[in-house]
Amino acid sequence: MEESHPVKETVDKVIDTVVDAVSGGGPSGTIPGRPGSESPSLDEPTEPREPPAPKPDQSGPQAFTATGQATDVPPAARAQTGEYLTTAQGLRLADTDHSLKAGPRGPVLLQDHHLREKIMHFDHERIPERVVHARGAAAHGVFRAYGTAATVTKAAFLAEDVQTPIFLRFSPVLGSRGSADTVRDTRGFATKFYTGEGVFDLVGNNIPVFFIQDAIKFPDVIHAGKPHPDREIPQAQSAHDTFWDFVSLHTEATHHTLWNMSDRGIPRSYRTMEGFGVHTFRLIDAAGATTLVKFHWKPKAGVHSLLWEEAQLINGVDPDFHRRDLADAIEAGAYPQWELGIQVFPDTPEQTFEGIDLLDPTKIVPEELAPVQPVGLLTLNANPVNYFAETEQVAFHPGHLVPGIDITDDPLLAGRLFSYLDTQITRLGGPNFAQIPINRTHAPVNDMLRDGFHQTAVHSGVAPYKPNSLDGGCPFFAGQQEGGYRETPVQVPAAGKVREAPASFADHFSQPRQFWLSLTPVEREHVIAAYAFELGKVYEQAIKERTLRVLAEIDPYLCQQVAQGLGLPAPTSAGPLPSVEPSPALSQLGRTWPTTGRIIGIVAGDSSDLEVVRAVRQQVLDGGMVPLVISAAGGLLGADSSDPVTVQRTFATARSVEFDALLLAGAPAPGKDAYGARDAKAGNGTPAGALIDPRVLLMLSEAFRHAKPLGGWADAEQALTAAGIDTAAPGVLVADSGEAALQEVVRLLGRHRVWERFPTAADIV
Ligand code: HDE
Repeated sequence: MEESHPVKETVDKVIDTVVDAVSGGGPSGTIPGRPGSESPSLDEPTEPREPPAPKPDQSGPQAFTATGQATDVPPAARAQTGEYLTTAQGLRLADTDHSLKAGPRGPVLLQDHHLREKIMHFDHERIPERVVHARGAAAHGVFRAYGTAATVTKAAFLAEDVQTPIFLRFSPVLGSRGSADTVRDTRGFATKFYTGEGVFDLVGNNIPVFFIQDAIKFPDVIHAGKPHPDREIPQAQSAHDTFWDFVSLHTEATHHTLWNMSDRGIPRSYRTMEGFGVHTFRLIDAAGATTLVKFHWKPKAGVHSLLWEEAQLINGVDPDFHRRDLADAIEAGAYPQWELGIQVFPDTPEQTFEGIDLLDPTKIVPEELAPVQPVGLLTLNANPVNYFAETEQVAFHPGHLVPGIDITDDPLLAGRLFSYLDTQITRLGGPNFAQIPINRTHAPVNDMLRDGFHQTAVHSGVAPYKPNSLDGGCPFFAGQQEGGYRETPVQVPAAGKVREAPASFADHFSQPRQFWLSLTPVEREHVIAAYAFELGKVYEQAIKERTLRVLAEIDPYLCQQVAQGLGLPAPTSAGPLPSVEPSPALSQLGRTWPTTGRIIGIVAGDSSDLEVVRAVRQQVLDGGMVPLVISAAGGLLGADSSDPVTVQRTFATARSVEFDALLLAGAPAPGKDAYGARDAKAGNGTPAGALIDPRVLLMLSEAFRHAKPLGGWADAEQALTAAGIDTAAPGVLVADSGEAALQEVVRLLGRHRVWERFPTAADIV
């Protein structure tokens, strides 16, 4: 079917270009974060010239027309890349710094068309933010299918070796557009596949279950999670009365809430999140046979999370932490990758698997019962060129399907099929949002939809209706052979109209208990701490007590520990707790992962051996990681030498939370700004005679506390000891050489953290 598609050749050409551009892969050898593609001059440039080339890590939407036809128009044709400043009408301008006035001190004249156009446009630069998932970060990439799904679906993009351009947007749910990244929340994981058969959107989350079983409850759960309507606080978090009021009463939310309170609620990076389609979908093969599936995205970098204290510090130190991490990794050439996988279930009339209701979105199917079978690899390889045009304007919809993929009767999904189109009318200002470049399909469009706000296609043909004879009957229906989409003729149960849930939906606690029992001791500690923290922020005692009753239905230890934190008595469960098998696949710990794209801080000073620093820096780069040199002042270390080392962070600008591991090239002396009045991190002045910068000691003690690997050489031991760190502690390595220290730190980083540093660690590693 793929072969016969009219635009396939052009699509392939475009994809080849994308693939060629990324095949270099690996680290780019430079530190990411450069704002433009060339370094600016000190003075304002005034000679007209060609604008600088786009940054090499970026790519805009591919060039397709509003009606899905491939075009040779270069992407730059859509950018502001000319030499001369113009109005929106292309009129060249000689001045944009002064309004037109009656004399230099006179009144501004209404006839100033340039002033009016400029201000009018500025006044309308904002569009309504998404009601949920308002804050996002996105990237372009390629999906390559293994062909393993071909046995269960005829979807052309899942056939062996087919490569499909994609755009992937990640997003916390509750916060507004300007909120901080590392809040405790679910994250959206929305992928747009530009397939030759039309757009397929897989609009999922990083948590496999949802708060509610029926879409009609969506406004309720979101109103509860959003800031209180009177004061509009707190922003982007669930630690407040209305959220806990709702989830403690509406106990079908228990499973999702427990995932949020686990480490899954505070991912280390978008790159280290799993993704889930949540609902069960129906796949159809070439012969028409159907299968039920759940979609999973498995990150090649492994599933990793922050610690809660880190997340809180980061929200202040770098509120764009996740956004920056994604863009930097792509710029550095450490392309994030996920495998798409499916859990496959027979399409039986009951739509259950091993007794689990597949239409209930608060339930998972443990991987031990139905393994996730990999069907393709997604690689993110380019950052957007323009945040607004791409990340803000992209419009996903679970109803964007292709032949071979169909929906099921999950009542949560049903409401989504209405909502996602509806929301774009307000957000993107009319019904023609599919014509916005990032939303354009790569398949020809003959939809007979006409006119409307922001119509950018120039439709021809006099008969936009069917049947017609005036346009020769065009366009015609596509049969099975021509790739026409057919809904699966599933049997609708014979029953009366009711507002009711099936009986199986009433089990709200057995899977939360299974999740709890599947976690390692240290992960359980984090869950207890998260409940105690969030409920500690709740004002009303009744809501805390009610939540403890819910926790008693999950596990007595969890309930007692949280109750202790709240200073309240622990209730007991209403009856015996269900007996459930743990699912070890639900834990994040116990495996090792590649360290590509991780950030290694190298603390160095004037006394450090720069030859070693240079060598270690290069080895970090060669390993596909990002080395950031941290020193007392910015600029260059060894400025007089032939090969000075650029400093990326100073003791004043750096904070431990930015780094996955720290290397110490000796014991750096206090910087000239190491006193409390200038930088409170330095404490109450450097004690007389102190040899080491106090901010380095703070960095070391925080990193140690957060179970990060620490390595050092030369006088590093002195600094570690001054920071109160036992150099014999797990994950602390003072080596004879920089290379040896780095090697060990990288080995430890593969396990994400030095888990042995936590008291319960002995049980889990
Ligand atoms: Fe969404 N959701 N949702 N949602 N959702 C939106 O659509 C909605 C649900 C998800 O990066 C909105 O275009 C309803 C589940 C993601 O642009 C809106 C219900 C899952 C994104 C909407 C749900 C999601 C959204 C807001 C209950 C995981 C961000 C703007 C039935 C499987 C997409 C927009 C992006 C966004 C409605 C439940 C994921 C209002 C009514 C379950 C990743 O239409």
